[in-house]
Amino acid sequence: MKEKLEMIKATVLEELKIATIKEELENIRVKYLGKKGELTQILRGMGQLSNEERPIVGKIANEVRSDIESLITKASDILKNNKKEMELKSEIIDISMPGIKQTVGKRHPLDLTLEKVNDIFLSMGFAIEEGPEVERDYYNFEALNIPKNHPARGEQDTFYINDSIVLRTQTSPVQIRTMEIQKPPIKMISPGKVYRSDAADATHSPIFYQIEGLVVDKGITFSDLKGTLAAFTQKMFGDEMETKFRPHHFPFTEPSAEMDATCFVCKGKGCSVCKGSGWIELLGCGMVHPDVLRNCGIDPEVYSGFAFGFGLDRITMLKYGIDDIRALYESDMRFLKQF
Ligand code: 2U9
Repeated sequence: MKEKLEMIKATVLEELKIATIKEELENIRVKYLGKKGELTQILRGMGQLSNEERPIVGKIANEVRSDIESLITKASDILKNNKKEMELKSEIIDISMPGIKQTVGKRHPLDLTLEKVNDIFLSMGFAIEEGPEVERDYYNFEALNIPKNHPARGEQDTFYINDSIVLRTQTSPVQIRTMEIQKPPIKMISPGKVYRSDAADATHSPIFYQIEGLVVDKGITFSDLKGTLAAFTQKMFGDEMETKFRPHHFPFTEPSAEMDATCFVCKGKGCSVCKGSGWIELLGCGMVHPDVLRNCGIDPEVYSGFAFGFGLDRITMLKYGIDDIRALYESDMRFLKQF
């Protein structure tokens, strides 16, 4: 019996040596010390031993049992340590490895121009207003005196969501919304994205940026319009810039005009950018049509106003000598890095 117990202890030792996971240790414990385990069976059979043998074998069996228990505990500790070591090894960071270089972005040229335009108008006391890009037909056309049969309302020019909702084709609806809720004096600009159903080419993009401005108060005249826009042009492009106005037509202003400025490339001498004229067309403008004021609950007999609008893309392209509008929307870092 004594030999058998020693044999069990030796076998357990061998089995523990090759155990690599804690489940295997548990199996060994059950195999020898569990309810039906080999050692348990021996301890149960002690009753059949003689009175002399029983205390001797009992002592050895208990020693073997506690030896096996402490061997399993020791093996379990070793496994735990090995696991921890492996985990630590897998987490080692090689600080000598070269890092992943973070590419630093650049301000977009449209954003640079927008910031400058905003700063100039803010310095002249204008507020910046915003509005929805998905807009009601009423705010985009009807309230602006653009009649039902006007070509701008055709599907060739406008993206329709449904019969009465469009992607705004201009930021003018922001002015209508502002006039509906604010009493004059109103002095605001509305920069933002607009949409036209145009195929993209060097000078057209279905998405582009506009900035429009509106001033409404008692006694506002065309002189205020000219002075404000001349001041803006000089702050934007240089003190030496001159401006001139040509009559034009817009449904929402009367009278209406287009404003040209001295070509800032050749300073008026004539070059390829201004096609030899010395002038560059910068923006459209005019006195707010009395019907438009009336649509917003403002009495045109008491108040008058001027408005203007220009394409931020066009100004940016002129300023930086960019000859294809698509470059502004392609996110190509080789292009964007130049600004
Ligand atoms: C209200 C009343 C009048 C805004 C104006 C223009 C002239 C104009 C275009 C130039 C090129 C936009 O980027 S573009 O396509 N705009 O010529 N915009 S007057 O007039 C308004 C706006 C709102 C209530």
